[in-house]
Amino acid sequence: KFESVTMAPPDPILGVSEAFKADSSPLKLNLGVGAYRTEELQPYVLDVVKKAEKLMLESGEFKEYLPIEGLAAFNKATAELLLGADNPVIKQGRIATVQGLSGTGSLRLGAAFIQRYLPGVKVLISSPTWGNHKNILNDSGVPWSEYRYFDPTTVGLDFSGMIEDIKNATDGSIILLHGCAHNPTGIDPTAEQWGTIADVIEEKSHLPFFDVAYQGFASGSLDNDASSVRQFVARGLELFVAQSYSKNLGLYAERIGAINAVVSSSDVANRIKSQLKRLARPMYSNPPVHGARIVANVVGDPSLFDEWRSEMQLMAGRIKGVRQSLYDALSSVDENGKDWSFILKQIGMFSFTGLNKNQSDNMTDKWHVYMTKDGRISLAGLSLAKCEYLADAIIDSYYN
Ligand code: PLP
Ligand code: TYF
Repeated sequence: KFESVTMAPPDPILGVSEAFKADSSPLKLNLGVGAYRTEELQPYVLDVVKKAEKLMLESGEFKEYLPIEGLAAFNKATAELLLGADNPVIKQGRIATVQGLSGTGSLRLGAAFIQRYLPGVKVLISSPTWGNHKNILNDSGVPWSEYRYFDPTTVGLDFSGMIEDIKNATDGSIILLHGCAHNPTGIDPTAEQWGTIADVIEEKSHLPFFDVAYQGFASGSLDNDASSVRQFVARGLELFVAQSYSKNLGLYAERIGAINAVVSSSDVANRIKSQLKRLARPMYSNPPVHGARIVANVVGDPSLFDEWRSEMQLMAGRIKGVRQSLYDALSSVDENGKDWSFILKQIGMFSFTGLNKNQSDNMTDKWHVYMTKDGRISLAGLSLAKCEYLADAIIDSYYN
């Protein structure tokens, strides 16, 4: 019966961790998957999460099914974190929020909604983007094409290409945008450029769909990292937003996130929410409770909330520190005097090094540095102590 089933290719990101595990060299460094590590390169559970879990255990909370839309206290907290608690959209009830299975599951629910209610409408994604965006859209039966984003000559944003492609898309297309800390490039539009992007989207009656996977984790500030979304909302645009708590609360395996639709009226919001629930029901019935409670409890308690903010700053700060230190090491090792300052301009957990596939292969084969073949490295997997080694590896791979 199953002889015709072929072997699926490994995930280009998660597959890197498999290869890393199989390497016995003591020099090995895993800069593949985007997962935060301490300076000792150990996984990190936030203290604030441990505290919230302890309180949850002590209060003996139930394990009954959640409603299809998730935990009410979580949905309220997540919308407020995204838009700001005093955002008029919240008071007006113009937001539909449904708890999702982290960022990925929330994007998947959004894509299922698009497939059903905006059939045939194309989603434009950045070139490049997080690889799973294509998988999600393909499996949801949603057509997509790319808009220009990365300019290899400047290792920066191809802003005019981006604007041109969004302008040239059929009116009413969906534009997938990374809210902050673009994955994989680490290159974000400036506030002014976001304004121009919003202008074009409005002119063309496109629907912006934000993927917010790094709120608070990129800059250390929840408000800063949501400013792109808030700017669009303040202009009165309707939009979708997928959120994830994998990075900012370190809840990778809890699968906690949300899909939000900001729309023209509370009536439309209610109807959209009912349809999102209808889509979720035959997929997984209702979402898991543990991560939702952690988020709700952390946000709901002022002292835990403060502590979360300082732990986010600590994580974001450590990444900024290794970013600076990698730049310093590259600048001092490089005898050709290449300008590596693009690394300092990138934000978030990744750096797009500009290394091509052969050079990336050299990083792994010769130097035991595991990274994706597009030249992306996760700075969250790097320590200050390993910056010089990494700089040697990059210089060797780049010039040979
Ligand atoms: N979207 C982007 C751009 C990401 O980088 C990630 C990974 O962190 C996600 C979504 C979703 O990840 P998760 O499903 O773990 O929330
Ligand atoms: O890009 C990354 O490394 C993170 C983590 O299927 C990730 O976003 C990678 C692959 C995947 C899910 C999450």
